[in-house]
Amino acid sequence: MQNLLQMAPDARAAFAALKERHTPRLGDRFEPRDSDVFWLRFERWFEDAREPLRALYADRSDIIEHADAIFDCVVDAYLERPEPLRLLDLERQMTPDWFERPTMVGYVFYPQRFAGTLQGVRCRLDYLQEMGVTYLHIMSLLKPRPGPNDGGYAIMDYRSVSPELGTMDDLDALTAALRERGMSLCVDLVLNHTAKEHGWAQRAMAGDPECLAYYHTFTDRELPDAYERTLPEIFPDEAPGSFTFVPNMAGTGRWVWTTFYDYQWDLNYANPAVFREMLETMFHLVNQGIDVLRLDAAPFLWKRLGTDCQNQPEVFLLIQAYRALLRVVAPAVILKAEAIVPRDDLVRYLGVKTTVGKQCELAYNNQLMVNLWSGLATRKANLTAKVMHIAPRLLLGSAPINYVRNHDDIGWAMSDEDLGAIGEDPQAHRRFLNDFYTGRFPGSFARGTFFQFNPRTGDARISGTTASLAGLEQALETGDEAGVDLAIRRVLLLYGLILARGGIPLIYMGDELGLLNDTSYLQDPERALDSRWMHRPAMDWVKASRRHDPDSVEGRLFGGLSTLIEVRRARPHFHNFALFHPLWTDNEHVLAFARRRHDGHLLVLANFSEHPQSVQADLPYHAGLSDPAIDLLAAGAQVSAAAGRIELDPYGLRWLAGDGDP
Ligand code: OTU
Repeated sequence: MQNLLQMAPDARAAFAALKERHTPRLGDRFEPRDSDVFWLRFERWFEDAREPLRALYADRSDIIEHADAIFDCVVDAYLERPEPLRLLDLERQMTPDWFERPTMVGYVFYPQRFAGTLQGVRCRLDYLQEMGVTYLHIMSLLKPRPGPNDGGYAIMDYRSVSPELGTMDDLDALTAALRERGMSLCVDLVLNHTAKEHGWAQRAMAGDPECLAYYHTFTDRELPDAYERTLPEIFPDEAPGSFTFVPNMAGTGRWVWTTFYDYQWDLNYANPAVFREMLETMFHLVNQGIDVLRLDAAPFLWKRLGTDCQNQPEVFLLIQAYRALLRVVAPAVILKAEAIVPRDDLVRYLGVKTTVGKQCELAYNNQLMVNLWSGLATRKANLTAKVMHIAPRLLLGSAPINYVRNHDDIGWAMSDEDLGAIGEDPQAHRRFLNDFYTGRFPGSFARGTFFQFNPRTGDARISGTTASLAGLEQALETGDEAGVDLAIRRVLLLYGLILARGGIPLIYMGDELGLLNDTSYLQDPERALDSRWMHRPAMDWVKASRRHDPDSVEGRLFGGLSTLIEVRRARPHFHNFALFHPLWTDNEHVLAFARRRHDGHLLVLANFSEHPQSVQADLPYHAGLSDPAIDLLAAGAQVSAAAGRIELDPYGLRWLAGDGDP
């Protein structure tokens, strides 16, 4: 059989050979036009897949079989792709900005905690639709290991739904219901590691050489020690180090690479069989109707001695190959990078220079999230504004996921350089934020707790729900009505900003009702050491039932958020393809940025302090707005430069709209 990878440099000949081999198989199944569509797509993306695969694996002696197997499984996956999804593929190829539209609003949750089962989730779609949600990120969907499983991020079977949630048929029913409502579904693809109970791991355990090569295992400490010299610890509290000794593995016992918990074994992507297995897993999932794959822990996929083993060049080759092959089978599907890394690294997950358009469509904007919380603590907009001015601009066809909170901790990952630029001492500022958000700092409104406090370095991260970190818990407990009001304003301020920033805004389950910290995890020995459970409370449907009462906390939050979403969805300014234009204001408490499009400009103003503030009247002019501008959040009230300074309420948010340039 011909080697498709090594038949360099002629990609066309390689492709022709591939097509010839498989045409009969497709011909048996499909109308000629359906086969044409497939081959046209394959031809279009072939080089994008072949090039990184060659770079990664071409020097292996068994590359011939691996390459053939990889391309065979692309054909198999297309043969298996259900008709409604093949139609969706065509539709989305005609609307490539489908995920960038102002109607896109995400909601992320643990289905167990939201509605018990997948059937339960299906029954709650009205609730989500009422809020304006169009994109669901369901965490912890696939079958995890029994016992502790890192909140579902230790998978033992990628082909089964977690039994407590239902079956693959339930997933099918859910994705069909979502499609009917124009909603999309994102699911985690935990591709850096499997649970140690996964079939591959079990076979490796028994000494099967093929499966041993799926993982990074070592018979002694020599290499682990060498790697650990430059490896950071991810969970130093409970899972120190990056390797775990597994007695009896393959007879004598082995050291296994475990970046996260000891039961999460890192996969070895230097092995093309692992690449293919995960490709097949992806195809299987997207053929169930999943629209977005969240590439969990993407930075860790490739290991290199002497480095921190994150963001290695090979990671981007792997993503490029996956991206290209998915486009052949399922162009309706997009990829989301979960890479909590410095911004210059982050843009690589969306594509830079030669990789533009060849990486993920989506990536988490962790920087904005941490800067917003820093802003609430300091009451200043300067850090967010500074970073907005210097951060690389995103490219066409890619979008940030903007969020206020998620199921993980908040790590103060702003760079030393950025903190220096606003005159803060980096160490002292991070310590301040930790003190502030654990309520230790005098006058703090927050009620969070530490995650992974490292006594050796003094480093810590923060756990806590949005509402508790924003002051709601403390204010309710002390019966401080003014405090409750301020906490609600803080939550709506942060959400108002992520809804206006572009990309997909993501609501974390319960934030719309102000769910507070849940300390019940402390009673569960499997969870007690992982404080992230504090901000993973169960949905409170009693609170949800108060969402239409405008005097209740829930009603004010739910109503406020729903209004923001409603205003957003009707306006072109909020399309991801509206140029982002940050502005400096003459008031350090107020953040300003513009979103500019040919069909209208928007100026966003946000007051980070609990006192009224004002900014210079010419800001709308600098944002390119016609005079007077219209305040979208104040029933269309007019704002004119002639009226003098622009006023903002405590934690006030204004969305000012005006005509664009002709
Ligand atoms: C992710 O987070 C998940 O979001 C976590 O819930 C998991 O525990 C973890 O992977 C392991 O599967 O370090 O503190 O740059 O920051 O992958 C959370 C990416 C994490 C990492 C991220 C990881």
